[in-house]
Amino acid sequence: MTIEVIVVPDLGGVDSVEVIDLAITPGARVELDESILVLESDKASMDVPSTSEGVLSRYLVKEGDSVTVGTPIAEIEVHSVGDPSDSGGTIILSDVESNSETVRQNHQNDVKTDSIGRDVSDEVIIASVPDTGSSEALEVVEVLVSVGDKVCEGDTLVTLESDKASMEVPASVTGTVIELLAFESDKLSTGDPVVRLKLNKADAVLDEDNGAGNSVEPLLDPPNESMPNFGTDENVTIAKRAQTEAVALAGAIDYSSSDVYAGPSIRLAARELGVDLTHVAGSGPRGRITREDLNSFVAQHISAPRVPSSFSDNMTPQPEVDFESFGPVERVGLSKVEILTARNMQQSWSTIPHVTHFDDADITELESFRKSLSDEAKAKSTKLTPLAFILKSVAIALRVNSKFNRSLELKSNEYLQRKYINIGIAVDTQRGLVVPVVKDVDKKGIWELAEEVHRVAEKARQGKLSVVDIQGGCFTISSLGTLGGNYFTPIVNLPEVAILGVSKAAIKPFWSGNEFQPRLLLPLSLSYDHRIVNGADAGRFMGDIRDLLSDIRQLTMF
Ligand code: CAO
Repeated sequence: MTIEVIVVPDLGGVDSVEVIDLAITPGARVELDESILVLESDKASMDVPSTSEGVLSRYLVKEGDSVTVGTPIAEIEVHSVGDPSDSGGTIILSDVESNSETVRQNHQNDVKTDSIGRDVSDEVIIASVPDTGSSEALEVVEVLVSVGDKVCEGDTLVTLESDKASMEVPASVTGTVIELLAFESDKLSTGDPVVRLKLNKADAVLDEDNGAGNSVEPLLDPPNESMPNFGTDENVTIAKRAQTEAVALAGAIDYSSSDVYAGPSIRLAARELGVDLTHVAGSGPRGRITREDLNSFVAQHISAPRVPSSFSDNMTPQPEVDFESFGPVERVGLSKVEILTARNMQQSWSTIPHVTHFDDADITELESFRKSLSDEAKAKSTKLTPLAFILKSVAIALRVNSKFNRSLELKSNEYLQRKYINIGIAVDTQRGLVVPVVKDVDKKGIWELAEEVHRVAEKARQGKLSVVDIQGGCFTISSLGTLGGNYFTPIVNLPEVAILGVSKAAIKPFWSGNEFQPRLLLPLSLSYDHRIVNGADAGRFMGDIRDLLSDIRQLTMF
């Protein structure tokens, strides 16, 4: 048997948090990832999951205690079969007798030290999935290590992929792979174990001495800096908002709404039960939703209508047609991206009263300016297309016409006014349509935007977008500029309120007042949500985009 000590994980910059709930009765069994305790800062709460299966022998803190990263909080007795290292956990003290005091004593006796007294004994840790920023499980598409491999901190262990994004799980320490815990096709979520690593502190100390700078301190996976985590108040708000938008885009119930005050285990249970937590009243401190609140809500609504599980659930059934009676047919499954796109389109089309406003921008000058920069573009190894100018113009128009940077929240009779400008670009890929988001467009220059568009488009085509790459959009541009056509009616990307369709520019006769002149006209189609934007707003917004593109000197005025 092994005693494992669970410690407070990374808090993303928060100094100290309060223990508000000890979720398990000492002596009871705990499952891997089961919440054993709830921590709370001013504005956010966090469940601390068990890193092993076993018996929770005792807590090392009590409710009301203030704790910081690394504070020991509970001991778990893990019964392993055969190999003593079979007991993964946050910190393994040693193989022991049942008495936890003996555990510590034994551990101290086991410690090996180097010439200057540093601990160089081997430890086993479990590398797990960092915060994915999403409640959705990701599929293991590639396992890049085998048992016996030596890995360095930062090396990729496995690649995960969801419908629209992929992410790599790096090793957080240098060590040797002693067991694979995840395999291709497994579905993993934040915190799920990936591999068991034997950390040789002696190697790490040696590396440190050699200037490699590898630290042996962090036994827990550090937060992935590109992912939202439990951090400062601002981070928490942004992370929750991004998560909310991503879920809403997927057309699902918003289980992660920032309006609800509940820990991850309650959110997970709600997801499993199909409960929208925004409808559950919280009876805990400051309105926190407890497990009892969730249970009694489920009991009350046990006969409530089922949550639609398929995008066709809400539709009038299609007439059944015997296609084969007309000729040979083949039945082909939709890809995940295609299913999500179908759901989102259906939800958007059936809930948003769409209106589409059409106009042309005269981009004759823009095109001659753009072409004059082709050598510079080559020298910068980038591609400057009209899209970079369109992005910049839309960003300025969004700043001036802030209605287009809102999201409607009917349940509270409110709208949310965004103070940032992130724009999604629809990219056609082999897997279907994906919308990577270019962040802070208003703060970036034309060259930077050109590079970023093509970088994210390339990532999208290679299926390498991370969850963060597709979150946080305010507005979407769908460009069919390379494909031809005059105008089209794009569908708003919920929870945004408008989308700009761009068609292929063509030279057309333009009446200047006294003669027709050949001008390069760019067809623009702006679809908007008529619940929050009216025709006059659209006329002004489109007019601003048209004028900025027609006279790009104006771009320098903002
Ligand atoms: N009119 C005329 N020419 C255009 C144009 C337009 N509106 N937009 C782009 N072009 C030109 C470019 O200038 C470039 O030509 P040059 O090399 O001579 O300069 C060429 O078309 C190819 O451009 P591109 O496609 O490589 O780059 P982009 O910046 O215009 O677009 C991206 C990037 C990612 C939007 C695009 O590659 C893509 O995926 N488009 C498909 C989007 C889509 O499927 N939309 C449908 C969604 S709704 O169902």
